[in-house]
Amino acid sequence: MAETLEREKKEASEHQADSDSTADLTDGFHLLIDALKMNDLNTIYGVPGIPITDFGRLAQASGMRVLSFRHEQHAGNAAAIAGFLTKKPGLCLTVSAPGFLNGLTALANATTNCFPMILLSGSSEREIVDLQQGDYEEMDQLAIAKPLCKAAFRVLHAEDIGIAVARAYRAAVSGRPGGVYLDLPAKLFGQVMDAELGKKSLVKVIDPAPAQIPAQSAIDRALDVLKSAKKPLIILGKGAAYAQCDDVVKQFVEASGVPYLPMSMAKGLLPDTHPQCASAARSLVLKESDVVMLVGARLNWLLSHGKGKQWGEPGSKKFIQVDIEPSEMDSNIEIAAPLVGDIESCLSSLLGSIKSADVAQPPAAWIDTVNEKRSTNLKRMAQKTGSDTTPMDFHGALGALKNIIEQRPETILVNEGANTLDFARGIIDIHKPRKRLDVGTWGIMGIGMGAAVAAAVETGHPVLAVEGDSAFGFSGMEVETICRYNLPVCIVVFNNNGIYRGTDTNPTGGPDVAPTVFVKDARYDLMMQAFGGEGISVESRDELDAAVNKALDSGKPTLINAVIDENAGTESGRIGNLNPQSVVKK
Ligand code: ADP
Ligand code: TZD
Ligand code: MG
Repeated sequence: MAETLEREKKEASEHQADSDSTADLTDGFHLLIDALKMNDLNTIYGVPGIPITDFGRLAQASGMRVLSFRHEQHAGNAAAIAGFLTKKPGLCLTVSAPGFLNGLTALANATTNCFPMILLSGSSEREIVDLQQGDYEEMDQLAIAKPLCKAAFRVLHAEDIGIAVARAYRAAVSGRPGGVYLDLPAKLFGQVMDAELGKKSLVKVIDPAPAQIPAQSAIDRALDVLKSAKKPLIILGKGAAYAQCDDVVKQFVEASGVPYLPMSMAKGLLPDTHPQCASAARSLVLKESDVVMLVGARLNWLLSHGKGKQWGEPGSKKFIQVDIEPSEMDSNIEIAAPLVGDIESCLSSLLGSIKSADVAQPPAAWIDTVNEKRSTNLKRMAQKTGSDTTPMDFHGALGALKNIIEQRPETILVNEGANTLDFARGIIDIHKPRKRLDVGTWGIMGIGMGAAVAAAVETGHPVLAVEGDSAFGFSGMEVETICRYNLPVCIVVFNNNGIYRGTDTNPTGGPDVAPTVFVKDARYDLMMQAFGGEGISVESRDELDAAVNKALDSGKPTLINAVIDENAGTESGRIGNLNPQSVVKK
């Protein structure tokens, strides 16, 4: 009895000593939070659960913004867009195996688009995973993530958290930006260490994306090629938007006098209404130009790989390419003047040398040809976008939204779908940099609500999400997230009863509808009402105009179901040429 009492007393005093000393201890949870905050990474997009629930709570308690989603893919897409908008890695937090896999699509998509993000994922116990003994949500996540992102790291010891975060940050933003995976086994979070030593283990990343200065010889070569041009063209890509050196881009384009084409997320770097903007003469400038200067744009499928009919006679052009990634050069076609470096350094150097190098303004004949084509096409487009039919066609509905964005140029446009995407890209002018977010390099559906949340959270500006009804469905449940955080997001669902059109039928006459067709006359607006947001269905251009203006004035989460003629779209929007179709009649 006395022995038991003695032992209990001893245990009690040890316990007392333990709790006294916790002030001098830290653990994996706190070290990770401290490491992120030290690097000014203060917002997390994610979905809670084992083993990261408490991490989310503690992060919020520490003053970080922790935004929970309904599905990890959308949290990941939000993190990727946060990365694009801020030049800092967006953070996505997921649980093990299935949550991780849901987030992985977004990580891969971010990497494909050159957006910096870090996917932080809890994982199961290494010993059990490696022996494949069937742990809760068991998966070798590091191995799976590796081929799908720019870099992947696992942290096993609390004292390595600081260096791991630093490595992940640097890997995400330096050179060509991309997605990084950070594997955090459950045991790591509870590991305890001396607080002072813990503090010393943290790393503040200095100069995370160092300027990459181009060689003068490369600058001279680029200017020589530009000088030789009779019909020059500049193509601005989303790398130029990401670089956030908007003034330098504008000064360079204006000093050169060269017509430019913005890729879709580079729209607004200079306003689409700029006199040098050749978007409305796209086919002509691609075909007829003799020197093409790419600035943060890849010659991938979106530019027909720099060859083929669209580009005129084979061998009729020389390319200058400004890019931070050396191996991008000659990836599809010969680059006569590779200019490897960051866009700000490259364009500043070019700008500095353009006068002394005697680069003349482009010949007037070329500018006149481009301008003529541009004004004919703009006139033709204006007729179409004036359309006022009921139900609406794409042109009429988008004509209304074009005017709204012109009056509210701070609004960030999010855009996905097929026809809804392709027509909006052509019709809605963007007036400021990084105000258009879309399906990016993969043409992926499902970025909509994640992008909308991140755009609102990161910038505080209103967001207009223009969504095909199919596209919206991929992330539609996140309307609850938008309502929960009361974000100034107005979603317009272009409801044409399906994918491309709502008119396909089942040739067998059987009970299933065609694979491209949805429930007719669905009311997407009611989804928003379910969570306390505003929801309205509109059939005419005037109604659409009034509803969007009201939503943007109020800043309230709103979903507008815009009824679009189900006959109006075309198969695959503007990329029907990539869609194989059977010619065999059976
Ligand atoms: P788009 O789809 O608009 O044509 P891409 O995503 O194909 O644009 O190309 C973006 C390019 O920009 C990538 O090749 C990437 O390496 C490059 N890039 C990204 N950031 C920078 C930067 N700061 N400086 C130079 N190049 C950059
Ligand atoms: N799944 C994913 C992740 N990305 C895709 N791009 C597709 C499927 C295929 N796809 C497109 O390329 S566009 C599209 C799908 C399903 C939807 C088009 O229908 P919509 O647009 O209603 O969004 P429109 O206006 O009716 O053409
Ligand atoms: Mg549709």
